[in-house]
Amino acid sequence: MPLIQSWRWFGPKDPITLGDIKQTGATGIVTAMHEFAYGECWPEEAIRERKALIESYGFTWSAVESVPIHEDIKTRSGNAERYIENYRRTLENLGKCGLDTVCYNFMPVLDWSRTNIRYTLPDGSMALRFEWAAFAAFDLYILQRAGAEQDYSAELQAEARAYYEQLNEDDKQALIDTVLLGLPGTGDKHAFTLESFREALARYDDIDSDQLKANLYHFLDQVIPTAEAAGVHLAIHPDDPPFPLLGLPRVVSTATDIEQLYSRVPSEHCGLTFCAGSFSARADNNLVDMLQRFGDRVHFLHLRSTAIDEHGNFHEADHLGGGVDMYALMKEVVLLQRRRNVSLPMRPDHGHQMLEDLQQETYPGYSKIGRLRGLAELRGLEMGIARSL
Ligand code: DNO
Repeated sequence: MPLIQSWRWFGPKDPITLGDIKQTGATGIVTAMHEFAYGECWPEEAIRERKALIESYGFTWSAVESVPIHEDIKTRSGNAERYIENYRRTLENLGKCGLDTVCYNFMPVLDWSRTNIRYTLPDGSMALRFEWAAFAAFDLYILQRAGAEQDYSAELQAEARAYYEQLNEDDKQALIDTVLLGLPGTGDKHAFTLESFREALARYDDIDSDQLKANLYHFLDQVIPTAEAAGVHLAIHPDDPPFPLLGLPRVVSTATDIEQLYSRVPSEHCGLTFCAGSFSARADNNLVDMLQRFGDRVHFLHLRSTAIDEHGNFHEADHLGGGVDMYALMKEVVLLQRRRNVSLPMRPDHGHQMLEDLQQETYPGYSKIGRLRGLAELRGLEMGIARSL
């Protein structure tokens, strides 16, 4: 049972076309109906049309990434119940179209966070990077979040101050744009101004991790029965990075979080997107062990690696480099698929900007050649392991 080698495509507006993707060797497309606002129901007819388009190129639509969760649901306020109802209808419509894997995340306010989307590696290619001094500089001196000092050591605050002082106006703007970056596929440069961002954060003033988990379980209690009936597997994406930022709570960062989720919601339709890159940004996450323990409910894989330094800063490494033992992880993936007798959708998560990518504008992390390299390396690794086992 080989992996369904997949490629994330952002829909008809993506500068990388389905025709281009054909040449990467991917057989699956991962996409979403990005044209619908968060919280809206996706109509069956629109899903069916998109699926037909994907299939007309000989691909399968291997996973839906993502059906986003509206902030009202995460904060359990405003129109939460209406949006949950819409979510259930969307799952039914996806099921009717034969789509069975749906990725989502429960990260407050932002999706993934980085401080530099053009970090140059020694070979001249560029990667995404997270650096504490830059992040703290944004939080303390640009956003000026109330109480932010409590979240950083005196040493880090001093580093952040020094970092901030050497920024010129363009650098500052670049840092703001990076932290507030629009979510993948939204098409906007960023969805927030500093002011609206402060307001969005304020909605979480009284929500700690336990409360956010309670809100997640409330959501799942209502949607999982629908997912079961529709034949859809939900796969939550881990927090990226997997530690608290900006005073916001987290829900899926560690093995303990997953254990809690699995025991609180025992359905196999309540599963996990195993995002190796996200989990790997914490040195105390043992990825192979996590895949062994939680693999029975892993419905979707994102494979990439990170390189973390002694301060906890990290950048996205080569797919076969960095801190993830990709050989050991892939071996576990091969064994898992054999045990479960399934082919799981897998996409190379992100890629460096390299060669012609350096001249082409794409969604940060979603370069053409960098991802092609990642996909090719992972595909070869899987084949080599599968043949030799
Ligand atoms: C980053 C992606 C995430 C992911 C969502 C899933 O590139 O892995 O944006 O799609 O968090 O909901």
